[in-house]
Amino acid sequence: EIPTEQWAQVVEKTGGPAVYKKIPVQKPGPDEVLINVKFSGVCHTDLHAMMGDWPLDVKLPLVGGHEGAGVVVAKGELVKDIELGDHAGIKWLNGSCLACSFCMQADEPLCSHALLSGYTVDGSFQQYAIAKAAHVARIPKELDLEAVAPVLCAGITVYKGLKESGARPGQWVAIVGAGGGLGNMAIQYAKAMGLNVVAIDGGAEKGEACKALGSQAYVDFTATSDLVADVKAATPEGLGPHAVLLLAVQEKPFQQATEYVRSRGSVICIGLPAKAYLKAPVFDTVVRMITIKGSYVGNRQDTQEAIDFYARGLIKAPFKTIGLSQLQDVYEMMHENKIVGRYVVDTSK
Ligand code: 8ID
Ligand code: ZN
Ligand code: ZN
Repeated sequence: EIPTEQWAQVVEKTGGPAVYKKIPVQKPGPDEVLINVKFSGVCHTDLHAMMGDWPLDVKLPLVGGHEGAGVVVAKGELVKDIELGDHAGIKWLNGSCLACSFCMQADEPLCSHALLSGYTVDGSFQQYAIAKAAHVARIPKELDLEAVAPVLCAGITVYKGLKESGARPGQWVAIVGAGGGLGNMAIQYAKAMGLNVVAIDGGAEKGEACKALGSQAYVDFTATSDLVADVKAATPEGLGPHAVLLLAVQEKPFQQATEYVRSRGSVICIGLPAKAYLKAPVFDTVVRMITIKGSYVGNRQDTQEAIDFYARGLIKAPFKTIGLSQLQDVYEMMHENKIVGRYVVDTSK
């Protein structure tokens, strides 16, 4: 009952567009599973991949997508711990060697042999997608596949970033790009972890969404005349947030964050704007003991924890669903920063 052909969105050249067409269904290798993807979230990374924004080679032609939630329909002979019919998720880390010193210590995103869904291997913008069994997210059957899809990248990534920040319950975190896909999730995870949130993004609509999700304050970067002062003023005693999560797809906020982070605070870089550089005054970084670090998706344990937060009803980030055939429209809205929250594509349409 697995068809030989399926609908997919295929990027044939750098710059796009994504083309909706029929392609063959692949067979899983011995350590792989074939997932009938029902829903997939659209991450800004998928747009970066199509546009060739990063100094990392991308597969062409490419089927993008790395927030794919669906049902296991075939598996290789080595796969013992997943059954046909189980619900599973395709995430950014499609596979890793499991044997290098990074994999041995659960830092598998750092594996030099990592396979990346929708980047170095085909991802979830197709009806049937393949991943290494060891790496697919295990999704409990009672969860809604449509709503859980954005957890598979956005959720895992912001949850890991918040853990990496070291911020503790009761402390304050600034979320830069809070109105976008990762940002909306970050507000929800931060709240669930007992943190107070200052949301930063542009426009009134994103501000209302951030407040509705539970952020205590909203700073509109397009409207303020002094962003640094506004962010500090939103926190107790005006000392600034204990941590900053940088999710924006623009260089400027990466240069600004050390100006408003609290002394001894941490700046966590997650967004990946093209050709961007970090800049911070050495003097302030030293005498205010500021930590600046990167955070990159999450490992298998982070994945299951992020899904567990969702399963406990703590994560209710808004999303809009559209047919897989409409993916290029989503990319156009994303390019203009018009999306509040996440778009999810339904692979049946
Ligand atoms: O593991 C990782 N590090 C990881 C995982 C997943 C995604 C990194 N990412 C990267 C993506 O590749 C992308 O570069 O995180 C970034 C954000 O992904 P997204 O949340 O999927 O993008 P989005 O929905 O377009 O949201 C971006 C938001 O940033 C705002 C925009 O208005 C939008 O709401 N923004 C921008 I652009 N400039 C801003 C600024 N100066 C800003 N918000 C505040 N200040
Ligand atoms: Zn992503
Ligand atoms: Zn490895």
